[in-house]
Amino acid sequence: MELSELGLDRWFTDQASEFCPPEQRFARVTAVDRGWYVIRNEDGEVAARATGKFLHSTESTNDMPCVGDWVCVCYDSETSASIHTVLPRKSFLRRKSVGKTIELQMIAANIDAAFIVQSCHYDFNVPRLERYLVMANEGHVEPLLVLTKIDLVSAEELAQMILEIRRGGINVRIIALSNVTGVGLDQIKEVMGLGKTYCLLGSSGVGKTTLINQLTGQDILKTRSVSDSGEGRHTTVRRQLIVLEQGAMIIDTPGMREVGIFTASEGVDELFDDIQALSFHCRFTNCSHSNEPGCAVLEAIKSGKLEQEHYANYVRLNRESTCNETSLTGKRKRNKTSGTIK
Ligand SMILES: Nc1nc2c(ncn2[C@@H]2O[C@H](COP(=O)(O)OP(=O)(O)OP(=O)(O)O)[C@@H](O)[C@H]2O)c(=O)[nH]1
Ligand SMILES: [Mg+2]
Ligand SMILES: [Zn+2]
Repeated sequence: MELSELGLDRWFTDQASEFCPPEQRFARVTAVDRGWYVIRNEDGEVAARATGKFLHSTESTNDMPCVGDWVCVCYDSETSASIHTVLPRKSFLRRKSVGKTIELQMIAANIDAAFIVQSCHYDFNVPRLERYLVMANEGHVEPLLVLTKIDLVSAEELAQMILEIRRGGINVRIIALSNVTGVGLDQIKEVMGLGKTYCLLGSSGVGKTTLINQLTGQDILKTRSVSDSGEGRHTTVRRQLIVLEQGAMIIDTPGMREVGIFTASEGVDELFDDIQALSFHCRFTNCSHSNEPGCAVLEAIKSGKLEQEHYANYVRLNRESTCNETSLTGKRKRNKTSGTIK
């Protein structure tokens, strides 16, 4: 196996010439487990630890290696290595971590596209979809929606869900999938390119791991049935990058209970570009689109051109991201790893 098949390209090797001495080698982080890492290079996977010097130089958890990262390492033996440097990230998925204090949590790095997975059965939720879209936009990751368990709903119900998404002004590509009948699996395989990395995102129990098992054709990862309400139980507990025989890579993640978005005003603007476009026609340039006269956004809602729910979610996400951004100022500092904030 070549490193390029694992996604290494010129962009990373150029970075490495600046950060890594020539005697070190490249590897990709494929799993993280409480201070231990699994890394992979052309020869296979080994366990790795970060060096003391590296740990000493990191200022936040975001600088720590995460799944998908390219790292510079020394191989201590055939079965272990030490990580000296994390190369800058080309793209990333991160969220506000659970809890009262605002902290960033890296989910995965160097992702070409995110499969946002929602189940048609008790999980479908447009505002939550919009949160994931903002997360992907912010990290420069192309999003794609996978609607699973279509075998459990009627064709009309599925059409209704898709209509609801489109009415909300969301143009993301949608793949309808059943892991039971196999419908949609070919479409997933078609979008996956050689040497590209994909990350599964979504609630627990929606079928993320089952999809990977379908792609590998083997039950290599553990899945578990969900309760009647469709609520999952967090079967997957760690993030893991899997190299598929077809030549693409996919990262399994544990289901997320909440999708806290973060300093993502850029991501919010991108998702709500229809509202952005309208706002140029507002009478006041600083229009907040809440009660001003001559507001083009409010007029569009009145005339039915813009969905009320879509607008409400825009306001909600904007408020949340501004608020998180403000709480971060003060402790925010960019470091040399692009895209990470502490
Ligand atoms: N009917 C039906 N069941 C499915 C489908 N996809 C997955 N399941 C079932 O849903 C249950 C949960 O699937 P998992 O793949 O473990 O879900 P997950 O998203 O990985 O969940 P976490 O690991 O907890 O995040 C399993 O019993 C699967 O067999 C589908 O398309 N249709
Ligand atoms: Mg799972
Ligand atoms: Zn306005």
